Order: sequence, then structure tokens, then C-alpha cells
Amino acid sequence: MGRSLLEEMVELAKETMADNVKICDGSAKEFEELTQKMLADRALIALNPKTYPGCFLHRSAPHDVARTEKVTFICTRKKDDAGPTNNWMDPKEAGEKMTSLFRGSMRGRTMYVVPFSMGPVNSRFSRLGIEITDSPYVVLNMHYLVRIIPATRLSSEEPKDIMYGLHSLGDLSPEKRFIMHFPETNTVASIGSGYGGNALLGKKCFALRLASYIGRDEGWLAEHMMVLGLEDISGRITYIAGAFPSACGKTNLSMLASELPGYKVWTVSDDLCWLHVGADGRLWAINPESGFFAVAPGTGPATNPNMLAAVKRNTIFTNIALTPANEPWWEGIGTEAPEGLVDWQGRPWDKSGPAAHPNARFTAPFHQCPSASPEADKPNGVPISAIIFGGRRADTVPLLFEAFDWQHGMFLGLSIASETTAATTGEIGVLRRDPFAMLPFTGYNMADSVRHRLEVGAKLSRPPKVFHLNLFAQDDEGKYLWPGFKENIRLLKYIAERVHGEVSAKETPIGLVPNGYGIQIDEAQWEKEAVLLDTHLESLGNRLPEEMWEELAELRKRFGWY
Ligand code: GTP
Ligand code: SPV
Ligand code: MN
Repeated sequence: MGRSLLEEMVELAKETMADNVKICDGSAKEFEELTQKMLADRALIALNPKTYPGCFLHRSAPHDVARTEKVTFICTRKKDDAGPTNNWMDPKEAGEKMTSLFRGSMRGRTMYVVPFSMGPVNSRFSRLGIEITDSPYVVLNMHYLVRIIPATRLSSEEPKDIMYGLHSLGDLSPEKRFIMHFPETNTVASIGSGYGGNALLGKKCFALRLASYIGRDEGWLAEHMMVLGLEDISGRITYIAGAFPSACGKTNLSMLASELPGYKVWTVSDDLCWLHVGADGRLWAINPESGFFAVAPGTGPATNPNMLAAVKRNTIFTNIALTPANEPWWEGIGTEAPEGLVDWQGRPWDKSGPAAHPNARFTAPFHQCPSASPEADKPNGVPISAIIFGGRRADTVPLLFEAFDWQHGMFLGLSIASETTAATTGEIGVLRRDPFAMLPFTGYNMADSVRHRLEVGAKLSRPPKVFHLNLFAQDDEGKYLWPGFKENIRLLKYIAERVHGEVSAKETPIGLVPNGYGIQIDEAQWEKEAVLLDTHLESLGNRLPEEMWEELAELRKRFGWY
């Protein structure tokens, strides 16, 4: 190839034929100018300045309300490097497709150039990125979600080390929507969507898909994990990371308001983390983001008071309902829907469906959260003592159990499954495997990612303990067996006590189970589960490490099936 892909992308940016170019600096003035413009264009609605100062509502296009995985591609030269779980397209073909789609796409619009850093200031683990976009909504969100830096700082970095993203709303038509990743050249091109992970490229595109690829080469991990610190009565803080599929409880757990006397949860991250092996043989986590882009429905005073407090000011609300007092409303906010409510599409709410879109979200700066950990800005991050893999399963998988060791823990991570949620388009409630909660976010072959996780584990002299959590088991009437939310503090306390060797656990065929929680293991269900796991492992192809098949065989042996 003559020109580098990066050069081609710069060329592509020119071909969008934007009317103006604005280099963004992340300043308050810039934020003010953008909001004024968007208010004038009716792309934003100002919320009640007395009760929600600095807050705005944005309504996205009705068919553009979640990530669209079907049109998300990993474009590596070899198809096998993207692996069986990713959509793949040849980089040349994808480049040509995007060139034709981007040509003239920004005509009549301003092109915003947003240079930013992901990760704490002065951290050697941080990475620089640049997103070029024609969406002022994206720029506003980036003000809160990443650390915007002066464009001149980019020149101190090797160009190949900068994550480069080009984004255009295009005409928002789903047929012309593509989110193309070129991990071999550290670039992303996204067109046709203004929503969340499709458009805020710092989030899933850079911090997970590109970063997971970089991490594989450099020996670290980019994960779809929340990170929290559990402080106990003695003041000891135990850091716990947790990977749960989209809309399965990471944000809620990461900012849990403890009612257990003497215990407090500190939020380090609600969605993403980068994990590095420390010189001390522990795994250290940083949060590449500096804000939240979190699910609104279900967030209320009883479930997540910290999040609710965080979104009282300086927050962008997307696809929530609006009260006559110009205040946000959504299902689960803790108040009755008032008369005169306007739904997420701006129509009088007729009660035929939810008033807020199930994937309505808010974007808020990290430090507005009352539980924000002061350690979240530490350049080296925080040391992780436990990793939780969480699924969303109605049956089979009990509330909580612990892996025997790191390798078994990776088998548990590989086995995560979730009944699908509103975070991605498609049918809801269908069981799908979501290895490490990274199915839609791994920028390379999933089977290779298992090998990489085993290799990272081998470098840890003090590996985290690994747990599997299922908050969503149901009884025959479909009622959740575990109350969840604030009660989850008991699970965190147990996990911390296991880490410090202060409580015992019971050995069972599936793992180590806490005593005193009445946990039952239904052998018949697990027999079916093992068969499903055969299919799952098979589907990952012959690059899957043999160790995972051994783990499945061991599971069967422990049950005594052969
Ligand atoms: P993404 O931002 O999409 O990655 O999601 P997330 O994992 O951060 O999910 P979040 O914490 O926003 O939770 C999403 C959904 O799970 C909401 O509908 C919550 O009400 C529900 N949820 C969270 N915690 C619990 C829990 O402990 N029990 C039950 N039953 N539901 C929960
Ligand atoms: C998710 O879907 O896991 C999210 C929201 O956190 S998005 O930014 O759209 O990916
Ligand atoms: Mn997420």
C-alpha cells in the first residue's frame, strides 16, 4: 500500500466537504457556544434552570437509539484475525466503501476536530485520540466523557500511536450506517449514527476495540468493566472490577450507596477499564474515561441515589421523557408520571409504551458523582483484588460463586451469557453468550483474547480472585430471586472477605460457593449448560486455547458425569 491508512483518512476528512473546520479545545466557552447553536437548531432543549442547572435534553432520531452491532466491522487484513465473533470486511474494500459514503457527507456542516486523552493526566497508560465529527452533540458528550487536550499536544506523539476516528451523521439512514474499525492502523470510520457507542468513538471504538488490539501486542487488557473500591469498617479499601454485558448492572454496582454501617463504595469506573500488570505482580486498573454515559431507566432514589445526584446539574439527557416543569422523567425515577408528560420522541405520552426509551441515557462528568473515588485520577490506577464476571440468566447460574484459580476464572468469563437488553438493536431477552462482556467490543479474534488473558494471568504473582455473579436468576413466576441493588453490598463484602481470607466457601462442581446464601446447584440444568458450552466453545474455532476445553471436561468430571 502506497499511502498509510492514516493519510488516507486525512484525505477522506477533506472529501467530506465540510463548510467549516473547528478545532476544539474543551473549554467552557466552546461548550457554551455549542449549546447556544444547538438550542437555536432545536437539537437541544434546556431543562429547568432552577432544578437542573446546566442540563439539556437531546432527542435522537427514532431509529437511532442504540449501538448497531450488525453494521460494526473489524477490518483486519486476515479474516481470521477478526475471528468468528466479529463482522469482518477487507480493509481495502471497507476503505473504499467509507470513502464513497463520506464524500460530501459534511457539506453544509461544521467539521469538529476533537483531540483528547484517555486515562488520567500524566499516566503512562493514557492514550491520545482524535475524533473528527460533524455532530455537535458528539462534541458536547466528549467534553464530559474524555479529557480534551490542546491539538498541539498531538504532535508530541508518534502518529501511529494516536487513535484516529472519523465520524459523520451522514443522512442517518440505517442502510448507510457503518462503524468500521481498522485496528492494524489504529483508525475508525463511523457513519450514519449519532448515538452512543456508534458515535462517541472514545468509548467502545477506541477504549475497547482498538485498545484491546493494542493491549494484546503490549501485554495489557482493555475491558468492559466497572471498577469500585469497597471501604470497610477499618478503612481498608479493596478494589474490585466487574465485567457485565451491556445494561446488566455495572453502573449501579460501581456507585452503590451502602446501608451497611461502616462500609462505603467508591466509584473508579462505571463501564470501562484498562488493566496493566504492575511491578508488584498485581493487576492495576485505570479508567480511560472521565464521565458517565449511563442507562437512565431504573435509576431512582432506591436503586442508585449517587447517579441521581450526579445528574442534577451539567448533564446531557438523551431520549428521556420531559415533564411540564421541564424536568427529566423516566421509568423508575421514583415519582409518578405527571400529567402532561412528553415522551422521548416529543409526543404527548399516551401510555401505550414507555415514556423514556429503554436505552435512554445521561452523560455527566465523573466528579459530579458523590461516590467518585479520589484514587480514580492516580496515574498508576488502583490495584485489583477481585474480578467479577456477571451474566443475566433466568436459571441455571446461581447468584455468586468463585473460580478455583485464574484459568478457571477465564473459563467463567468465557461462559458469560446474557438475555439481550435494549443497549443494542435486535430482539430483547434472547440468551446469547457474551464472553468477558466483550462480544461486541473485542478488536481481534476472541479465541486469541482468551490466550492473551491466560498469558497476562501467568505474569501475575498476586492475581485477583475471580467470581461469577448472576443478579438476574428468577423463580417460576419470573420474580428475581435476589433483591439486588443496595443489597449487593453484602456480596461485595463477602468478596472482599474472601480476598483477605476471612471467610470460608463451600467447594461444589461449578466453583466455590458462599455459605449461608442458600445457593442450590441444579445438576440437570448444568448438564444442559455443559452441552450449550460445547457449542459455544466450538463456535470460537480452533484458535481457542485447549485449556478452555480442559476446563469444560473438568466441570463434567467434578459432577461425576464421566
Ligand atoms: P452499560 O452502560 O450498557 O454497559 O450498562 P451497565 O452494565 O452499566 O448497566 P446498568 O448498571 O445501567 O444497569 C442496567 C439495568 O440493570 C437497569 O435496568 C437496572 O435497573 C438493572 N439492574 C442493575 N442492578 C441490578 C440489580 O442488582 N438487580 C436487578 N434485578 N437489576 C439490576
Ligand atoms: C453499552 O452498550 O455497553 C454502553 C453504551 O455502555 S454505548 O456507549 O452505546 O456502548
Ligand atoms: Mn457499556
